[in-house]
Amino acid sequence: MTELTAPKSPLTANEFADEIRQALKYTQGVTPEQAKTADVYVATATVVRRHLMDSWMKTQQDMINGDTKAVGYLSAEFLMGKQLRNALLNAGLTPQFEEAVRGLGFDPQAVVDAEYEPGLGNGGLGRLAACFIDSLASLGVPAFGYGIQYKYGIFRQEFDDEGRQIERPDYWLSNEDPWGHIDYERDQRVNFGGKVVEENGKRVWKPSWAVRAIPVDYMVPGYASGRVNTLRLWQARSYDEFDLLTFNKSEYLDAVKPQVKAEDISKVLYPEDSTEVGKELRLEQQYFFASASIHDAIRVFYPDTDKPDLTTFADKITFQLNDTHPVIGIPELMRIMIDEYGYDWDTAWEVTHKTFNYTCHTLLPEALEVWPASLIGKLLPRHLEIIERINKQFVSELEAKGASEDQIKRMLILTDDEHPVVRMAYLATYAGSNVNGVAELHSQLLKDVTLRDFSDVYPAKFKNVTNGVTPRRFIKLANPRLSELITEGLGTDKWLEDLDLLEGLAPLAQDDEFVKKFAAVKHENKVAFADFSKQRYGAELDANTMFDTMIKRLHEYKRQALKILEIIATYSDIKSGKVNVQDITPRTYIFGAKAAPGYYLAKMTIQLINNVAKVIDNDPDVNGKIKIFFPWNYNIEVAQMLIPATELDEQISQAGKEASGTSNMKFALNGALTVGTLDGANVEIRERVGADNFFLFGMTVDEVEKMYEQGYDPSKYYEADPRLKAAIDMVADGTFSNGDRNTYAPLVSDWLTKDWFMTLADFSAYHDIQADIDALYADQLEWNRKAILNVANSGYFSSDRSIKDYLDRIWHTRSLDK
Ligand code: 26Q
Repeated sequence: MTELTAPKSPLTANEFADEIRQALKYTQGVTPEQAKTADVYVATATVVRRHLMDSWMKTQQDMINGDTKAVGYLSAEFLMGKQLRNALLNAGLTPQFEEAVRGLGFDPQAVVDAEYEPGLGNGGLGRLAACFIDSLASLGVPAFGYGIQYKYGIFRQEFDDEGRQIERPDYWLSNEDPWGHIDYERDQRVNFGGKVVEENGKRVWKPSWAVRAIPVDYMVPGYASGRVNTLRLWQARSYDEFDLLTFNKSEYLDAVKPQVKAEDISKVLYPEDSTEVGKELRLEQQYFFASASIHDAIRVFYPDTDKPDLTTFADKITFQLNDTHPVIGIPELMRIMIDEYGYDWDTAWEVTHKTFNYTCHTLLPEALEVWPASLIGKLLPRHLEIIERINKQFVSELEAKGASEDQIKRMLILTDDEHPVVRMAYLATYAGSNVNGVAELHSQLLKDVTLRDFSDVYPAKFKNVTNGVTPRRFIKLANPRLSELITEGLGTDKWLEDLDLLEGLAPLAQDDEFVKKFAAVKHENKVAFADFSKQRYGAELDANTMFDTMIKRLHEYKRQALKILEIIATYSDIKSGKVNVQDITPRTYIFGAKAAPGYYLAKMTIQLINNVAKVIDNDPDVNGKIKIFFPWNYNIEVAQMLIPATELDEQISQAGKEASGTSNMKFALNGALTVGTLDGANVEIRERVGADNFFLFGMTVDEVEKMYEQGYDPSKYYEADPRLKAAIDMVADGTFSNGDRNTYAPLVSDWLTKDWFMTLADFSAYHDIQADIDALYADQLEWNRKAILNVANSGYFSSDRSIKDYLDRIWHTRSLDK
C-alpha cells in the first residue's frame, strides 16, 4: 500500500500490522526490527489517522453543504489526554491494534504509553472542553473546537527534598505529534497595536505589528457516529517582514525583536486557574485565538468569495465562549463586520448578539476577568472604541428600562473611575444571547449573586447546563474491567452511547453475586493502581486499605486543608493513645494537585501534605494503618488510573464556591462513594444517587452566608474542638518540619485568624461523618451495593446529556443526517 491508497475497512489484524510496517518504513524510515516503541506509536497513530480521513472529510463536506448550524467551541484550554486509545476505540480498531502490535513484537500498552500527554489545560475547564468536543462528535453535531497550540503545556510538577512543589517546563512539542496537521495554507493574520485614524469619515485601524496564526488540526472522532470533527489549535508564527532592515548588526537584532515576540504568543499556557490581572501576553493570547478563529469560520462557511453575506453568519455557526477568555471575540466580530466588510453598526450588533453565548465557570467575584482599558487601548485601540460604544448603547438601554443610577454604575462594562477597566463577564452577558452556569446551584447563584443585576434586567438570558464527562474516556478506557461488568449486567454495550441505560444496574445492587463481582473489579483496579504507583513513583500501597482520594487543583476554597487536618488529627489520636491503632480502619489517603506557581498558601499546603506523609510513613506507632500518597504531576493519565481504583471520593469545598466539579461525576460513575458538601454538582449527584448513598456534611450556602454576616472567628472552633486544636498545634510545633516552628507559620496564622473558606467551622462535621464512612466500609457488601447505585444513577452526568442540553436550550441546532 502507498500513502495514496484508501485504507481498507473493515480491517484484519494482519492488515493493520501491514499498515504499521508501511508507516514505519515510509514515514519513519525504520524496519520493525529497528523500531523503538515510540516509533511504533507514531506509526500506529499515522495509520489510525488515515483510517479516520474519509469520515473527517465527509463530515466537513456535509457541514459546509448542509443547512445545519455548526458549533464553534472557543476555549483557551483543551486538556485532551493521550489520544491513541481513544482514536482506536472510535475507529473500531482496538482488537486489531492489540493483535497487530503483539505480532510485531511490541507490548500494546507500552505503545500507548509512549505518547506524551498534551497538557494544554489547567484543570476542570480545559477537561470539560475536551469532553464536550468528544460528545459533539459522538452525537454527530458539526463542530469546531478552537484554541491555542501552546508550545509549553501546564508545568510538570516535581517535589524537592523538603516536599515543596517545583515547576518544570512541559515541552511536549519536543516530541513528534502525529495527530496535529499543520495547515500553512489556511493561516490568518492577527494585528496588534498602532492607532485608529479617521479616513473619509470612517475609523480606520492602523496596526503596528502582526502575528501569523497557523492552524494545527486535530481529528476529533465520534464514538459510533461515523463523524469526525476538528479541533483547530492556533500556533503563533512571525511574518518574515522586517520593519527597519539595515546592515548594522545591532539594528538588525532590534528589527528582529518583534518577530521573536510574535512567536511568544503561543509559547506557554498560563498556569493560574483564576484570574491574574493585567498580563499583557495573556490578552494577546486571547485576541490571537479569538480573531483567528472568527476569520477562519468566515473562510470555512463562505468559501470562494470576498463578499460573504455575513447577515447569515449566525445561521452558519454559534460560538460558545468557554469562560471569559475568548470574550474579546465579541468586539472582534463587530470590527470585522463593520471595518472589513462595511456593515452598519446595527447589523453587526444583531449578528454578533445572535452568534455568541457565554459559559461562566466561577462564583468567586474576584475571579471575574477584567482588563485595564489602557491595556486594551494600547494593544487593540479599535476594539476599545467598539467596547466604548457597546457600553454607551448598554447604558442607554438600561436607562430606557428604568434602571437606577446606582444599578447602572454597578453594571458598567467599561467602568468610569480613574483607572477604567473592561469587565469581560459583563460584556459577554450583555452582548451574547445566553449565559449559563455549569450546575443547578451555580446557575442559581449566578442569578442571585454574581450576575444579579443582569438577571434582573435580562432574566431570559440565564440558563443552566449541568456539566458532564465523557463515558468513553472515563469509563470505557479508564476502567475496562467495570465496563465489561456493566455490559454483562445490562446485556448490551449501548450504554456507551446512552448512559441512562446504566439505570438497568440498579436491581443488580440487590444481587449478591453481582455485588461480589463488582467488588472484585474494584479490588483489581486497586491492585493495578498499586502496581502503577510502585513502578512510576516507587510507592508501596496496600490494596487492602480503603482508597480515599482527593484530586483537583490546590485551592483554599477546595479545602485540601480540611482533609489534611483530619488526617493529622487521626495521627494525633494515635500518638496520644486516645484511639487504639488496631481500631482504625486502614486508609490510603491519595492526593493529586498542582498549585499555581505564585500561590503561596497553596504551595505551602502541598509541602505540608508531603511532610505529614513522611512523618506518618516513618512512625512505627501508626503500624501501616494510615498512609498518605501524593503522586507528583497529577494529570489525565494518573486520573484514568486512580479514579477506577478509588472507593471514597472527597468533594469538600466550602458550599457556594465550587461551580460544578467534574471529578465528582467521574468518581460516581466508577463506583466510588462521595463524602461532600452541598456544593456545585454534588447537590445533583446526591439527588440522583440518593441521600443514603452519599456522605453529606458541612454548612450549606445559606449557613455560610449567615456566618460571614455575623463575622466569622475561626479561633472559636480551634478552642472548642480538642482534636482540631491538637492537629493545628502539631503543624505549628514543628512536628512536620523537623522541629522548625516557622515553616508553616503563615498557614497556621491564616487558619486561626482568617480562614476565609471556613475550614475550621466545618471540621467537626467532617470528622463526625468519618465514623459513618468507616462503619459502612466494615460491611463490604453494603458498601458495594451503594457504590453500584452510584454507577446506576449517574448516567445523567454524561457529557452527551450536557451537549443535548446546550443544543435544546442555547445552540438550537442538531446532528448532521446520518
Ligand atoms: C484567566 C485569566 C488569566 C489567567 C488565567 C485565567 C484562568 C485560567 C483557567 C481562569 C480560570 C481557569 C480555569 C477555571 C476552571 O477550571 N474552573 C472550573 O471549571 C469546571 C468546569 O466547569 C468546574 O467544574 C469547576 O467547578 C471550576 O472550578
